Amino acid sequence: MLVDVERRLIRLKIVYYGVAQSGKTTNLEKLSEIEGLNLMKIDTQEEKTLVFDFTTKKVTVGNMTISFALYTVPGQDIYKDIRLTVLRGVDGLVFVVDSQRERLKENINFYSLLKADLLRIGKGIGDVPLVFQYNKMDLPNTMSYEELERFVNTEKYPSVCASAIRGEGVLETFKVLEDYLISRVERMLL
Ligand SMILES: Nc1nc2c(ncn2[C@@H]2O[C@H](COP(=O)(O)OP(=O)(O)OP(=O)(O)O)[C@@H](O)[C@H]2O)c(=O)[nH]1
Ligand SMILES: [Mg+2]
Repeated sequence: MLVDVERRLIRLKIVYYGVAQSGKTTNLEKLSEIEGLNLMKIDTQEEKTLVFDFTTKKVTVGNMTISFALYTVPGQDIYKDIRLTVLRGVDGLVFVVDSQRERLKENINFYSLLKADLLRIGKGIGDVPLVFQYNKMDLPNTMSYEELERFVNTEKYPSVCASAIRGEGVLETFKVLEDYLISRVERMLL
């Protein structure tokens, strides 16, 4: 969190993390569409995220402006150093799960990777608000919500089912973090 008292501005960083091709970029694309935001993407020709995607969303609280900076990490293995860089200074996390059954193990491994990455930037998993998004629920081969809760969301964080490609669950996911962080800022300002 960065507080700019002169400009009455609070900056918060939200990072979308999760396995390659789980739909992180699609989340920011749809959110930008719904909210009318500008999205900056840095990706390869096959549309796999190369560095990160980035957009900002502003909300007014009292006489302060909260600016949410939204980033996605690249999911491919070769970009693990970039993931760590993007994570630095994170205030809220969306863990985007590819809910297809055959990707269960990858999702679980990636959650462990997230915990390891957070430790490397000096944070524990309990230090950063997190929401799980079970994405691609429109596909026929997904696990059920109950199974995902049991096998992926082992620490019982808030969770939202989504089909990012259809724009379903995208805003709901972001709102979990937005509401939580806004109320934290309000408490801080009181
Ligand atoms: N069926 C379905 N496909 C989706 C959904 N969300 C994303 N996709 C597709 O999955 C593919 C990967 O989506 P991206 O948003 O680029 O995934 P990513 O997590 O940013 O991938 P990396 O940047 O490589 O880590 C694309 O072809 C999307 O159209 C969804 O809800 N349902
Ligand atoms: Mg991407």
